[in-house]
Amino acid sequence: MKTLIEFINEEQAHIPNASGEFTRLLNDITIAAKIVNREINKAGLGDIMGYEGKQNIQGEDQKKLDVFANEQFIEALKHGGQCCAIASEENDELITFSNKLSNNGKYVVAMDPLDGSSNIEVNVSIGTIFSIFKRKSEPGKPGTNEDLLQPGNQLVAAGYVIYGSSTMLVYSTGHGVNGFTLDTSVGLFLMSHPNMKIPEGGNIYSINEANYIYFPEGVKEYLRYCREDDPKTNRPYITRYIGSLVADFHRNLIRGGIYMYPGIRKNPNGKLRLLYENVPVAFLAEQAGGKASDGFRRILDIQPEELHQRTPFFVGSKHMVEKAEYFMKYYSKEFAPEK
Ligand code: AHM
Ligand code: MG
Repeated sequence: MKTLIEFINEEQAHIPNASGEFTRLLNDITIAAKIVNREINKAGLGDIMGYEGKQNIQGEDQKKLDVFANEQFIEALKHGGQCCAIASEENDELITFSNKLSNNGKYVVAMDPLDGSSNIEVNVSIGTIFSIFKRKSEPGKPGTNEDLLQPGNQLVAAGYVIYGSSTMLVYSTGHGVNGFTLDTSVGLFLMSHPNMKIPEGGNIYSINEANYIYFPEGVKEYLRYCREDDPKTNRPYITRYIGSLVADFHRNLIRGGIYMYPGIRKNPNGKLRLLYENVPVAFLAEQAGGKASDGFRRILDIQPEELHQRTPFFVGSKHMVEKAEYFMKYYSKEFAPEK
């Protein structure tokens, strides 16, 4: 079986003048992922679960494993020297480095080091999500916020690691999506899911329905459509919601489905963060033949204005996202972003 590194090397060989820096950057991400995976697997044994006693910028309690994962990815990227700045869900400010090697790094990374972390103590799948962009500022100095504030259509690569019944890395450099499963006996990610494609239609919808009364009319109408009886179109659909974006998306990627985290009137931008949750997942969805939008606009075309900006999120099978967008446009015009 092909290893991840063999595959990346092959991919990079097609790029003229590739220096190997990107390969090293991805390799650094996999090193941190393996360490995080090891700690997650023994999470019930030690004192690593529970709260760190601090809050992140969104006022959420940080769990010890969140903090641990954050440190591992930052350290790996710092020592690798290819990345000049990181935006992390766990850090209010941009992370930059004082060493010369990193300041000469060509890339910047936005990441959620441990997404869905409220699921840790119940042994449910969680994930790491990352976006990789080329820096815009001149090398030789630390990266800047502007280096990170790029729309998803400028991505060099994006992916996630799912720590589930097995651990997988799913990533894309813009030439399709490939999945690699960690063989823990040899410590290598091996290609297990080449050229992943999301079914154009599906019958799974994933949303936190407890928020129903707050949903825009467009989402309510779409949910009504999903629950209607129409065997010709496979309805009523089925509902599956883990509450862990990576796990919910991964299932829908393989089976066909839609994941939604809409905005609500008191919180029109929803919950999920653009740069390190929505953009990388949207990129993978599109690369697999699916679609991602905020209900009105393509996620990858949104120009971010802040590192921790949120947007509503509809992602998954193309026809399902198109249908949800149709209902949003028809019933929830007031949520449409100003042009
Ligand atoms: P987190 O980054 O604090 O873990 O929050 C993101 C998570 C997603 O993984 C998940 O899909 C969503 O929040 C669930 O939110 P809710 O509990 O409101 O349904
Ligand atoms: Mg998150």
